[in-house]
Amino acid sequence: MTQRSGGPVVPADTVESVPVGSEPQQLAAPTPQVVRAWLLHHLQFTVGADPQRASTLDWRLALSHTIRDRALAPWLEAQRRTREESRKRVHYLSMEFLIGRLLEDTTMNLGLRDVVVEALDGLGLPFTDLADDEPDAALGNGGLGRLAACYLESMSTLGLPAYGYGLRYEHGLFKQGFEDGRQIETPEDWLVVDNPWNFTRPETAHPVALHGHVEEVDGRPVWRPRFHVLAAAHDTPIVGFGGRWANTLRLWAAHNTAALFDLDRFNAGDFVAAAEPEALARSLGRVLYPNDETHRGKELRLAQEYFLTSASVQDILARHLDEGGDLRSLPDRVAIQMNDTHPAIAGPELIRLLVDTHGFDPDPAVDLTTRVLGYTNHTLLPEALERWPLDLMRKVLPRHLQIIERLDTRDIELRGPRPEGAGLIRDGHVHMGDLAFLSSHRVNGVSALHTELVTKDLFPVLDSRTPGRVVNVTNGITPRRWLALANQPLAALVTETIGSGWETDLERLRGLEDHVDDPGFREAFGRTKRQAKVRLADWLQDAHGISTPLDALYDVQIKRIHEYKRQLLNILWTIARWQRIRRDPDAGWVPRVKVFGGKAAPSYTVAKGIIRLANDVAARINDDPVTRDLLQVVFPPNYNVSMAERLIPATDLSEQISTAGMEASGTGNMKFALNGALTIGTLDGANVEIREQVGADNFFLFGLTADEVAHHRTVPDHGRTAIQASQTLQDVLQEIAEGTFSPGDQHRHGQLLDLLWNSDWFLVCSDFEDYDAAQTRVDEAYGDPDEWQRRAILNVARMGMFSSDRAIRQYMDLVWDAESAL
Ligand code: 26Q
Repeated sequence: MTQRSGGPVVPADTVESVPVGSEPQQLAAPTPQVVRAWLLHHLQFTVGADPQRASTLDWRLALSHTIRDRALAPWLEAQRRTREESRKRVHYLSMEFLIGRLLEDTTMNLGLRDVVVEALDGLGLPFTDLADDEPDAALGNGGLGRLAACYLESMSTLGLPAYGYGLRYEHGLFKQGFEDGRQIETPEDWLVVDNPWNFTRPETAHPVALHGHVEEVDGRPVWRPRFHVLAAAHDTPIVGFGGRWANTLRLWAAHNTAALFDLDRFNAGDFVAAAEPEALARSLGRVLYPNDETHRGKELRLAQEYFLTSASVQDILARHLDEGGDLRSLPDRVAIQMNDTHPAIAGPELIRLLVDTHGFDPDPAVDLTTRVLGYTNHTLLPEALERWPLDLMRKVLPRHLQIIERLDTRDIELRGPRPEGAGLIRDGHVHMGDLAFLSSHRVNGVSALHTELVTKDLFPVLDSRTPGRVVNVTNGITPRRWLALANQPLAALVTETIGSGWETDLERLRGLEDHVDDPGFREAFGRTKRQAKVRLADWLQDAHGISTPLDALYDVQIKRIHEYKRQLLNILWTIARWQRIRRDPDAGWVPRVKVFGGKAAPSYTVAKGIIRLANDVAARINDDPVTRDLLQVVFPPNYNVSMAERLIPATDLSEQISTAGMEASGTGNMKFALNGALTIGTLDGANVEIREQVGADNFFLFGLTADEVAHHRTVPDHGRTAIQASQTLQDVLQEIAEGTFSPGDQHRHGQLLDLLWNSDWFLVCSDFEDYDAAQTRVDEAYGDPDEWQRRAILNVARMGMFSSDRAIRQYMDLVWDAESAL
């Protein structure tokens, strides 16, 4: 429960004279011999393994420690400079960080990749074998979590002092397997094997209070919690490209404390209730909730969200005070960003600490809080919007509920009466989006279209009462992981063609446009795509026993399985394609490999039905000797960040086909285009801006617009009408209904058929014909390799604005008012 504080153990001037983290000569680029010496040292003295008998795991851990050592100099130096120069820090609060692997990324960012490859070569160890041995840190569901990871990396690359704050889940996102085509979930256990990137900070822990009641003492409210759970810090260094700066990802683990046992209840004979605090503490850090885009109002989730938020806000205040800051100057030194509403209790928590612990009056506390906080919205889906029943709030966080009520009335005092049905608290619930909005000085959406819809449809009242608060920051992706690391052949060609520097200045890719008419360059570009396909095909063979052709169009849809993302549209079209090839096998079809990847939330029945249909269709089609060489469907299980790194470089066609108005941004769409895939997509999320950038000719557009979607949903029987107007679609649905893909179980996919015929909220049927037409244009374009290559190159060349560095700079200007230290 102690804060790390007190004077340094050695006099400050002694500390100052030590070059941070390493000997000076080690800061210069090491030779392969030196790297080998470090590696052998760690293998023996850290891992405890005999070099003669060491396993891949042993070597991987030894290498990770070797690399981690190199991260310490920039890491400690960054912290020291931030303190000494009293710089403003950004604190990114997120329930999810989908980091993936760290070994290769950190090695590359430290500029050590070549020397490490050479050092390992001398030992007969391929670097990729060690890199591939690392489990993904899968502490997230999808886009929101991966965005947080890209942003951390960019903040380090830009030299922006920052902390990522999250939870150290024992089990990340479940592992997906398939049995008879059905999704099977098993627990993920990344922490079973030692995590070499982790620094445990036992001296940095904060008590997080829960439950209890509020008393009035001397006219001031006092929260008497029923128990406390201890949040203990675990730190990971996140090194920026170039190795000049590193920030911290701080993950909280929930610890038991002796005080967790409720002795009063035990003595009163209520043994089960007495153990409840302990049970809650044990569950808090256990598992990531696997629902994306669905809020379920579970007490444990609320407790997790508060645990993350309270520990982080306490940590931030403690650091500010430890550095001699006055809390009134908090906004000069501290920005806190809420990644969606999951940490939205940060507003009330900061107010509570300022008022109850530090003696502030409520109004200045609220003022300070809003100046510190920013809120990013990632969704418009009604079922994803968090709202907590008042009873639950009162039970778990009674003091916070008082503060929320006060915020609500203060809004009326400040800004006048609100229209009927507005307010933080309505229909018996606290609405966390409204709370996050009111507690922040900036609110942002994640693409131009999304921000417009956030303003118009989600927060029209709040927006009109606080003009200028809503801004747009279109998402971005880190070009280091998503090009330099994931696609080394293409990265090398880019560097060869326009020089290095694009890694941190992605707009330089524009320079590729000058080479688009050079046949030699186009050919070289085509070779990199083929190399990526070879690499993917090898992996599919080795890891999954699937063999795929190389001379085919790789058509890929990877993302969470959700009705609005419309994997179903893609599957239905795949069936139509199969039927057409069977009718006329010699019609000169462009061979296609259709790849699906993604997980369904375990309780999302329809999404699971879609997975089963995809697998059933794959089984039937891949087994057909007539079509086998022209159409193949591949659905490797357990899609994750590492799989994305293999699939994206090999992709020709990127499927971004959500119902318009429903995908906030998408970030996979950016990764594909950056790797030279063309997009088939709707005018949704960041697709709109991608199309603007790459040019309409280099993007396969189809489908209803967001406005048309809204209107079309009011047309009675739109699904049925669309089916009746499309012979192609009727044939597809007929084939499913006859049981072709579910022999012996004809009605297996009845629920999906029923949805399409009778409701079709996601407008799969209404967009089918236009999607089909766009796919025909894809075939035509692919039939002219030169032209395809040209368009693919233009996609790469025009993706500059989608760097996460650009996004972070916009946050620095528009939201955080923070500067780089470099
Ligand atoms: C909420 C309550 C309880 C349990 C879980 C959740 C929950 C968890 C995760 C709700 C939503 C999420 C994740 C949402 C998400 O990933 N959204 C995506 O964010 C990306 C980054 O901005 C966008 O690119 C995607 O468009 C958006 O879908």
